[in-house]
This record gives sequence, structure tokens and C-alpha cells, in this order.
Amino acid sequence: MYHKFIKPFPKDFLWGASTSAYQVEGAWNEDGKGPSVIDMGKHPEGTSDFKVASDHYHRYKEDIALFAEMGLKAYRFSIAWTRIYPKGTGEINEKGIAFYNDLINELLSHNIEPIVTMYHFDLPYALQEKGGWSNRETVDAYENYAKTLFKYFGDRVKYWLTINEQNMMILYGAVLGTFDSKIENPQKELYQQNHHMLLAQAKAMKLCHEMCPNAKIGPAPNIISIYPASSKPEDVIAASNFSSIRNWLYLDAAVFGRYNSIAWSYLEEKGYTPIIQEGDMEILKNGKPDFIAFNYYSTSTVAESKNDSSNKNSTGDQQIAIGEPGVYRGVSNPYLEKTQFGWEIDPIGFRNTLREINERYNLPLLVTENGLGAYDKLEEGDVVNDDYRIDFLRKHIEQAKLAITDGVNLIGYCPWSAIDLVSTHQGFSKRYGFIYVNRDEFDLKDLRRIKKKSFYWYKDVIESNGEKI
Ligand code: BGP
Repeated sequence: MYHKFIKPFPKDFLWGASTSAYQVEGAWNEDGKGPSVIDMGKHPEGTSDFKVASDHYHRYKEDIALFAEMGLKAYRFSIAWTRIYPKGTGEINEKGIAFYNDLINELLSHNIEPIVTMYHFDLPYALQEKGGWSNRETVDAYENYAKTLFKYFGDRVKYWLTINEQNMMILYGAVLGTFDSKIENPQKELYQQNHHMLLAQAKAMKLCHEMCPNAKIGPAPNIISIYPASSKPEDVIAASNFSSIRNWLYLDAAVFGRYNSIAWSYLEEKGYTPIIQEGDMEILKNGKPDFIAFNYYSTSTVAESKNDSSNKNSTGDQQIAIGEPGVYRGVSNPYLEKTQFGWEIDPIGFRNTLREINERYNLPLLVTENGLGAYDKLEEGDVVNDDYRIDFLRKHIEQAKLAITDGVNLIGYCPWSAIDLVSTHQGFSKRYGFIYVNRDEFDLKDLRRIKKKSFYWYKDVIESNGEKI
């Protein structure tokens, strides 16, 4: 639709930026922190581990001062479950509580709204050893952890996110380092884990409303528009299949408390249906989100599955769908350019995704990730000319504005990432930040913070409330 008048961003729009604990903090075994599945996992050869990351744990004051200078109205970060409960449950680690108390207070002293992800891929290893999400006890452990977060931080945190990219953990867990490859019937088991995570999420949403009536809580999956490769009806069905399995399964459960019917018939067909105990659907129904947070990097394009060996059931990456025999086949979109890491760049797809989610759920939307991973170059005089990142973000913000004009209730935009950090599986060289961290894949150098060109650009965007982009 062409609009003659473009609406401005709302006055109190949450211009923010994002990180996650294990990718930015470092201090992986300090002050009583227990190991997580990430700490105990393997990292692809040639990429950094997460032990030091950006050393944010020790430098958070300096970092928050920079965020404030950039003008951030919100900062989306995650709490490491293993700092609060080193073993996932049991005794609280007071130093973990103290760290996040300080972090939250520091943000508030700079008028930056904390947006807290409760769990971002880093399940406590002690829980993993007892079966992780396959074990129903993990639901209780998460609920107990949620209760602790609301009790200690609920007086100051107004925005909570339950689980980061649950859908990516289920679909691409091996790439993200969250998947236990030792399990016997992995696909079926994954959907049992998924069911348990849905229960955990619903319980947390209910608890949040009871304990913190002024706070808001929502899920944070990765949601993208799925295009059919052509107008061939078979391709359209394939796109609808993938969209239900990848997107709507997760949001229908979070918002309506039910399983999406196409996704469910897929689970039946494959023999992946989870065991649903009596009362489970009641639990799902009782947890209601106040908003939908979602991460968006790219769209996917799919064609009819040929149901043969050319249609591999695998992927090299969380944003590059290869397909599943009999269900859909991922193809590349000839209309889109790609990042240095092969992710298709689709700002208009962002507008479309916002519209689709809005149409289905009619809830406020919060973008919790969007951004460009690139090999940045530190030039003479501490300069990083990341014009390509500015270009990427500008185009997405323009589309967000059009989506608002379309009638989407978008409350905030938090690009990934506030500062350089370790990528999920492609190391430190794949940078996303507005702030450069002076380290290499393995050489930690001085970890000095350097403002990139995009830092100054985003500052102007925020200052002008999205008018000067
Ligand atoms: C999302 C995750 C983030 C993040 C981002 C970029 O899937 O929620 O943790 O890292 O993608 O992905 P990557 O680090 O693989 O480039």
C-alpha cells in the first residue's frame, strides 16, 4: 500500500539495543556462576569460546555510559540463569543477584528502560545433566527461577521476555549449541522439550502478572515472513507449511494457549507429537502475553518439496532453511542481496512480518533483534566506517515506520547488538555492535571500546525519534 502520509514513531517509542548474557558478559566462572550448556559445549573450530566474550561483566558501567551517550531509551539484555542458580535450582547465588541489581540500577540512573530476557540459550548444565528440557522438572526449575527474578527485580523491570528464540532452539539447536545430540529419537524428543518450554513460559507469564501487576511479559521467538518460490499452488502450500511449523506453532501456543493445527498435523504425520498431561492445556491457556517480542533478520523462500534426497533435512545455519522432505524445500530469493554471511537482506519483508503478526494476534509488538553481522575493520585513528550497517538498519527502520502507518502497534526496536559480542557459532569476527570491542577471535588485546560510525548515526535517529535516518 502506498501512503501519502507516513506516521511518526510514537512519542515513548523504545529505541534500544540488545545483547545476551553468555555472548557479552564473560566472567563465565566468576562470583559463583555455574556452568551452562553453552560453557560445556563445543565451539566450531576457529571461533572464540564464551569465557571472556566482551568482558561486559567487569565493564558494564563503562558500557552503559556509552549506551546512554548513544541515547538508548531501552537496553535488552539477558540474565544468566547460572548466575542466579548455579545449579539451575536450589541455593541462590547472592553475587548473581547483586550483579543484576547493580546493572539494572545503573541503567535506570541513566533513564534506560531494562528489557530482560529470562533465558537466552544458556540452560544450566546441572539441569541438562538431568535431561534438560526433556525432564519435566526443568519446568519447575524455570518457574522457580522466574519467581526469583520477579521477586528481586520486579520492582524495577517493566518488560520481561520469557525465552529467547524457542523456535530456533527446536529447529536449529545443533547450530546454536543448545541441542543434546546424545538423545535417541531427537526430533520427537525436541517436540517434547518444546512442550515443556511452552508450559514453563505460560507459568512464568501467569506468575509475572500475579507478582508484578505493573510489568509486561511476552515471548521472544524469531519470526519471519515465508514466501512461496512462485505462484504455483504447491509452492504456496509449502510456504504455509513452513510458516506454521516455524512461526505460528510458537505464537499460537503463547497467545491462544493451543497448538496450531497445521503444525500439529505435521507432528502427527512425523510421529513427533509430545505427551500432553492432564491440565497442560489449561496451563497454556492461563498464561497470556501482554505483547509479542520477536527477532527478525531475514525472510525465507520455499518451494514444494520433491520428497527425495535432493531435499535435505538439514541446515547449515539458523537463518538458512534447507528444507524437509515432503514438507518444504528452501530456495534462495533472487530478489534479495545477501550479507557476508549469506543471510538474505529483506527490509520490506520486515514490514510484512510486522503486518502478519499484527493481523494474527492484534497485540503490541516489540522488535528485540535485527541487525547486520559483518567483518568490521578498525581503521587508523580508532575509526570504524560501518556504512553497510547503517544502510541495513536505516532500511529496516524505514519499513518499521511504514508498518506503523499500516496500523501496526510497534512499541520498540532493539537492534542486535548494542556492542560487539560473540556470535552464536561464528565467533567474534562476525560483529553486529554499534560499539567496537578491540579483540580478535583469540587475541583479547585490550578489549577497548570504540564508537563506530553507526553509533553516531543511531544517536541521531533516536534524538530525532526516527525522523533523521
Ligand atoms: C539470534 C540469537 C542471538 C544472536 C543473533 C545473531 O538467533 O538470538 O543470540 O546471536 O541471532 O546470530 P549469530 O550470532 O549466529 O550471527
